[in-house]
Amino acid sequence: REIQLIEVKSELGAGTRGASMGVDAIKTAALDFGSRFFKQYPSVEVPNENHLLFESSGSPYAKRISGVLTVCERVADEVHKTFDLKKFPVILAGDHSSAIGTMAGIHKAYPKKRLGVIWVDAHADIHSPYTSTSGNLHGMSISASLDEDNLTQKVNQPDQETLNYWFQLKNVGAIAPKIVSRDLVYIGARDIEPPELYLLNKKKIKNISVSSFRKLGVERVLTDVMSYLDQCDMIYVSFDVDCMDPSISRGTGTPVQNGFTEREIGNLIARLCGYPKICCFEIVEVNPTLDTENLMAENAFEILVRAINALTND
Ligand code: DIR
Ligand code: MN
Ligand code: MN
Ligand code: MN
Repeated sequence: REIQLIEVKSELGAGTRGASMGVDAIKTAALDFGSRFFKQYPSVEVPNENHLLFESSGSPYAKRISGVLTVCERVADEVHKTFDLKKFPVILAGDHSSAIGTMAGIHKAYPKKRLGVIWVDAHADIHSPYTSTSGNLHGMSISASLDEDNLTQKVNQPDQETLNYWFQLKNVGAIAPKIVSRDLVYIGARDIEPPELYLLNKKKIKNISVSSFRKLGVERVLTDVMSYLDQCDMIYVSFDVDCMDPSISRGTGTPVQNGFTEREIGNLIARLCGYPKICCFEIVEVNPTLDTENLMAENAFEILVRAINALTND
């Protein structure tokens, strides 16, 4: 497969500053390793809207949603274009809200195909403006792509302007919903807030915990996940680096205890990228401002190289 790297240096959806520097931190890691990777795989960059960070934060239940919407539309266009050029999109992004644009872009390119999602993350990212306590959109990427607002516990009362933006965000790429909950698998989700857990239970969404991952081993996890998603035509893998344990690195905005090792994630992702149904891979939430010695970016870079090697059969 021919790879197209897409950079999204946006952090509008995060609550902690610095994730927009994650992409450059990964490039710095490559240079420190003496790697020619970024020369071999030239990237395209989606323009960010980070200047909006200096303005008011907008709705308390969906902070900077207008900027996130703009970025997601651009990501969707770039991902769509990549598929039209018959290339495989590998996205390096800041905060996880850009994944809404990724899913939209896949649908723009393949509107009739059924999309499966493997969400490797410490979080479920299934909040909405109705439930979020932080108001940060990186915690809402999944619910923006589903159609479960009617089921959700409405804790907040967002104003009409916020809901209009939320509706537009759900409609990026002009297809909504982008996924159904049956076609979603979490790996490593362990910091899940009550309204999120309510939806997970209600829709019986599959989550492979860190402990069951270890009990089963990577091969059985793969067989299990791929047979669970057998009905899907294409599968997208989104890797939030906070799925890894904080002992590996603190270089991410919302670290959560009891996570994966770099080796476990590297093995999982390298093996996943060997499956023909995998159509897109993404790494998000590296934040070098919270790190020491750029460790998280180094880990992310090593995992990225393993993914690309698997995708290109090197
Ligand atoms: C938290 C953080 N659940 C929120 N979410 C993150 O703000 O809604 N997801 N960091 O990856
Ligand atoms: Mn996430
Ligand atoms: Mn097209
Ligand atoms: Mn996360």
